[in-house]
Amino acid sequence: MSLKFDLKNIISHFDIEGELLFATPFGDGHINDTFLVEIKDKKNEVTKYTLQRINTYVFKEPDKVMENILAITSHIKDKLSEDDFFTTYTVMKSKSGTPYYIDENNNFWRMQTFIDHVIVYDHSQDEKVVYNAAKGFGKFAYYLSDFDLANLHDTIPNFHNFKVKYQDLVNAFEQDSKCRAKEVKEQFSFYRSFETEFGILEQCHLPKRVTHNDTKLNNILLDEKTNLPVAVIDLDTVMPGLIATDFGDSIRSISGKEGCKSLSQIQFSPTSFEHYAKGYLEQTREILTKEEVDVLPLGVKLISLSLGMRFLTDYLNGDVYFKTDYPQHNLDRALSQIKLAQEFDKNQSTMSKIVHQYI
Ligand code: GN1
Ligand code: MG
Repeated sequence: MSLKFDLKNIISHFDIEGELLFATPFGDGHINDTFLVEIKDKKNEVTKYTLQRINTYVFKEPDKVMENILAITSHIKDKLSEDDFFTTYTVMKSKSGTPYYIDENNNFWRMQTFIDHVIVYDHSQDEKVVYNAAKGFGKFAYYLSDFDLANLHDTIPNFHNFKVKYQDLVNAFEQDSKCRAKEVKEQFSFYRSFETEFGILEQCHLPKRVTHNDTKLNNILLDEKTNLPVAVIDLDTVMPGLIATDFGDSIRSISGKEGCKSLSQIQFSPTSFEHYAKGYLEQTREILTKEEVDVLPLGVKLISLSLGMRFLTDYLNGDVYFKTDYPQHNLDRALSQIKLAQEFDKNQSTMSKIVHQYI
């Protein structure tokens, strides 16, 4: 993908002194294009940065995404004590002073400092990894709990509105623009059977908070030696939202590899769930209301139902939203989410018992 862009020229528009050593594709995000960049300054010191091209099909107002990121990273920095292990990144300015650069083809680029000596996991049920990831996401929620929501843009409206995601699926199924509906009748019926549950959280008197909205395991950086949580990354979807979906999205991601074809490997693990619940609630129990704690298991189930519906909708629409590696990729992703949702549905009361042990 790097061949498509003149990265040297793009980087030269940012207010960073030095010689570009290299820029290479990095990570496996489904939405943006990400590059790792190394720059050597006059003193021969090498600094790493992340360069990203924002997907403007998904993020229609990327300048607002950047306003959100600047506001929340600055809020977190103000909270950090000197010996805090936790940190956040710094957004680099362009030479004209904006926190982004728009190239001649209207591509929207941003650069930020790269946090090094860390490890990320796509999927893990290791106790230390899960517990520390939970502590990190919990700390993120805790530090942002006094951030004024009025200062945050809703950058993807209805991102975790399950009724809307269900309606999107119904529309895609009925329109059937790629003639794929006949292949997914069973999966469509599966989601239809949950129709009455998609509005449940709206009736639970839950406070809106600053939420991350994409709390999968590989969005937390853990120290490469100690595994302690260092930073939460991928702040594009930070918006007003519900704690239950942030908690749920992490459980979803530790519980099964996305798109995994051997569905028997996708199973709810009460042990991993407990490690995550313990770490998360240790950091957040002071701020959470009783209602928020009560719906954490529901959040786990609903977010995996929602993500599966989004994958299936994209499959029906011809794979226009998520990047795919092969034609059935979104379908395989949806199938793995269905298996996860079934597991989470079966284990609601187990989750509830565990959660209430830690408050
Ligand atoms: C997308 O791009 P990435 O991988 O950070 C998606 C999330 C999904 C996730 C599933 C803006 O995130 O909602 O949970 O894929 N982000 C957006 O892996 O749609
Ligand atoms: Mg993301």
